[in-house]
Amino acid sequence: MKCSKCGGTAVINMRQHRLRLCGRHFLEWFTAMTQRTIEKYKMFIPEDKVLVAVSGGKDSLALWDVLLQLGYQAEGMYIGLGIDEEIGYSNKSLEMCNKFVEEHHPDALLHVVDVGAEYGQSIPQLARTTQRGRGRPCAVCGLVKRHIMNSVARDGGFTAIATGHNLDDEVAVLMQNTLRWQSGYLARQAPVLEERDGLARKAKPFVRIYEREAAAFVLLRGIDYIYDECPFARGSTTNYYKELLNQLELNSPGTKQQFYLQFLRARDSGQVTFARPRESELHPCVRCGQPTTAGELCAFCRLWE
Ligand code: Q46
Ligand code: ZN
Ligand code: ZN
Repeated sequence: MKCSKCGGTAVINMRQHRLRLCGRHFLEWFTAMTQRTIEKYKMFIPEDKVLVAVSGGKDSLALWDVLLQLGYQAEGMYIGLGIDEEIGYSNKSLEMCNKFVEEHHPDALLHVVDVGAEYGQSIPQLARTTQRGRGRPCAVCGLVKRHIMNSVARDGGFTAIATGHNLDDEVAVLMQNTLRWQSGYLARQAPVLEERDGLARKAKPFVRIYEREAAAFVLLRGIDYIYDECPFARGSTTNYYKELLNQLELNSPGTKQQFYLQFLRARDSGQVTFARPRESELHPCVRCGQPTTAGELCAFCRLWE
């Protein structure tokens, strides 16, 4: 298999782009694709201070690496969830983030917030003790992560939060929302969410990157990452949809990309419209100051009541 650019040995075949690339040209392509996506969707500019959510996994470390290589002011943010589940998941994932900084970007700044140490209960504990958790860690985890990211962004003067969601992640969510015709979600799913009421802008610079491309990128860059996914993600619906989509992709290369991009095009040009849920009035939570639609306390502060 030959590189489409230089004729050297190709290391990856991206059938959806009809492109086979050698290591050097793939790294170039990957970085340029990320930059094009950032510009196309107006995610952020070099003057912005960007907070990158890193989990120790391949996608988020690849994203932080590319943003730093592109010269963005990107600082990392790791949230210690206190998830052990016999594989020491949280400890290992923090180790990978620290290792990444040491080996690849020793000047980069990594912010670490440990949920258990900071607030008194880890995610698995919260899932057991709170009404909202009801034994489902993900129900509290999403809320806690969002809250901490927003407050670190606000206190640190960050204008954007970047996450490593890739095209496979986005398409799996799109498929779930489509199968249930969740118009509120379909109206909002986007590569970038504008800032609102003091909440930083949220951007996903990898929405054009397939998961296997992010895996190839970290391998070629020599970035070590945690291979295990969060133990609570095992058997999730999202993973099931990802498998289905990979089967479709195998028979018809480009299916995932087309599904996602055509959806964005059709919606954003007004060809199809989804009813947006009325944006409810936001007011600051009396305890933490973050915008909320709930009563005096936001959902995060209510967790600890
Ligand atoms: S929500 Fe659930 Fe994830 Fe939190 S508990 Fe693990 S799987 S990490 S994206
Ligand atoms: Zn080449
Ligand atoms: Zn609050």
